[in-house]
Amino acid sequence: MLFQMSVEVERKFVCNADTLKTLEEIGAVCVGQRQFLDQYFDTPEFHLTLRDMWLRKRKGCWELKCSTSAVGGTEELSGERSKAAALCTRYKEITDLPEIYPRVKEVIKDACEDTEAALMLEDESWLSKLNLACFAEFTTDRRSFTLEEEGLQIDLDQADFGYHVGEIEVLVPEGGDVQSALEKIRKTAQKLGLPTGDQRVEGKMTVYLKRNHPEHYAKLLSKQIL
Ligand code: V4E
Repeated sequence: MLFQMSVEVERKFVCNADTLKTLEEIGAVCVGQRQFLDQYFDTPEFHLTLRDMWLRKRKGCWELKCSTSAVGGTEELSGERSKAAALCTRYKEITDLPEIYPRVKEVIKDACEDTEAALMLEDESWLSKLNLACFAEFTTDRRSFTLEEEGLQIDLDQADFGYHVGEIEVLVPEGGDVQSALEKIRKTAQKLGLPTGDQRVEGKMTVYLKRNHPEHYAKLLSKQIL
């Protein structure tokens, strides 16, 4: 992660037997393969995810992804560019715990006692104070590629519950140019021969929730969060 607070612009895609070959053909360079465990946290009532806020721990680090529907609006786009933009998600990514805590607390006001945050952040007592517990946990095998000319990353993910998905991703520093990130992703998707329709591809979490928390999944779907 380059920036403490950045906007992640991302398009997911379906991988097939030719994906690796196509990546090579368009000049993508493999920059590594790694495995990581993701643990997602929420209250029993799902206060966070119902507000499109995703709190997770990955490799011992806390990350909060928040919806940014207001960032880099697509109103000025038309035709193919507007359709391509609709296939992308835009989330603010916060990786600094003292920055994450007040945002989470703000949403879970009722459930929490007012205790000295600085002390609680040293251990993990802030989780129980805010009534947060892990509701999803899975491991991902990820192969990452870069496409230098576009300045973006492509990840091929294999989750341990049997779901395979690709992502084209650009990290934009806060206040940076989201439109140009959308354009880079559109061009790369074109090079990869991805469909131009309006069907978003499901992420790992969406599939995990559908299988493991079907009622919550249905709620998120009805609120158009997923
Ligand atoms: C479900 C969800 C979020 C949590 C997971 O975010 P995701 O980008 O899927 O994580 P990951 O591990 O695949 O990528 P990384 O963070 O390593 O780049 S954040 C937002 N959502 C909702 C959501 C949505 N509405 N639509 C799509 C296509 N994906 C996610």
